[in-house]
Amino acid sequence: MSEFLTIGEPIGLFASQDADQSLVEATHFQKYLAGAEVNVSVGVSRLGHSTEYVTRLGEDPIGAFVSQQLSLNHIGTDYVDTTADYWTAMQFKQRVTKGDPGIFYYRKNSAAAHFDKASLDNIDFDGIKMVHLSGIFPGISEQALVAFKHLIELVHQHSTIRTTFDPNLRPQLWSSQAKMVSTINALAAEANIILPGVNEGEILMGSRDPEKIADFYLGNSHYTDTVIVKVGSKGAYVKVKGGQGSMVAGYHVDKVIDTVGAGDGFAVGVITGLLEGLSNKQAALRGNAIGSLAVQAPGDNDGYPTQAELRTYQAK
Ligand code: KDG
Repeated sequence: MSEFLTIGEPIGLFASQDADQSLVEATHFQKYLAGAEVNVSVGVSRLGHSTEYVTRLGEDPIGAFVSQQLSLNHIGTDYVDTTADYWTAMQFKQRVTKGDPGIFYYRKNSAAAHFDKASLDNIDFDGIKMVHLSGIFPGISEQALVAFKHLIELVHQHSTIRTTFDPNLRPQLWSSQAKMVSTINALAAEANIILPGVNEGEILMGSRDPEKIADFYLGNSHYTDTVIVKVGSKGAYVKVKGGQGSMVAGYHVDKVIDTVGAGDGFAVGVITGLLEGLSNKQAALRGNAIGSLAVQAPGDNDGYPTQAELRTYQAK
């Protein structure tokens, strides 16, 4: 019985060690576990919460590596199955000294893209308090989208479970921007807590103004009662239905190593904060702290803290 569950596509990440070189030129790579939702599982588990991760792996070396990493990170694998017919996804990431790194994915037609919706019917939801949903998994294939919607239906049958939704826009996964926007907004409306970024707001509803973004989602659905908008290094804007919105300050970072994984770290902070009974604003502050730790490490999730590390960092 776990407190937390998410569904996603895990990825074997090869992160370049050669600063400011293209992926064509780079020769040194370090292997990591990546994938937005598995990043969140790693962070939630590292903070001491029991987690279940739902996916399908290929029977290949990257699938075996993902399995090994899930177990090293104490992530429940009761709902991970495997297939010999498709590969586990991989990606290569640049190392840059400024801005966001270039990324190249090998994920089309992956094992996770062939996830079997029927396997969701085996999930025991007893004890699960929060389910994290992200806009990546429903974008990887039509089959994954169908499964994702089925998971939402199942979760809705358990009124005590709270859901978080991170739009995680990945335009390369979608056939058109219009399809991405309409699908992501429809899925977001099924969640209790939405975690968009300001850049995503601009694409999803035409504004970078955190209040407008929050009002759009709060007015769009009877499920959504909380919107926490990520405003980059400035922090986050928190608004609940019927309440006043306010900003929660970000953390200053002297040296950014890699920005990827910061948004997932933010979700880790919000989810674990709420699991531990913090207010939305305290949870968002924890999200800012973990997001800022994430950008100081080269992999997606290797900067995420333990409870002791988080306490020390937030006490500074
Ligand atoms: O949020 C981090 C993700 O971008 C990375 O881990 C890979 O899931 C991934 C994706 O689709 O970009």
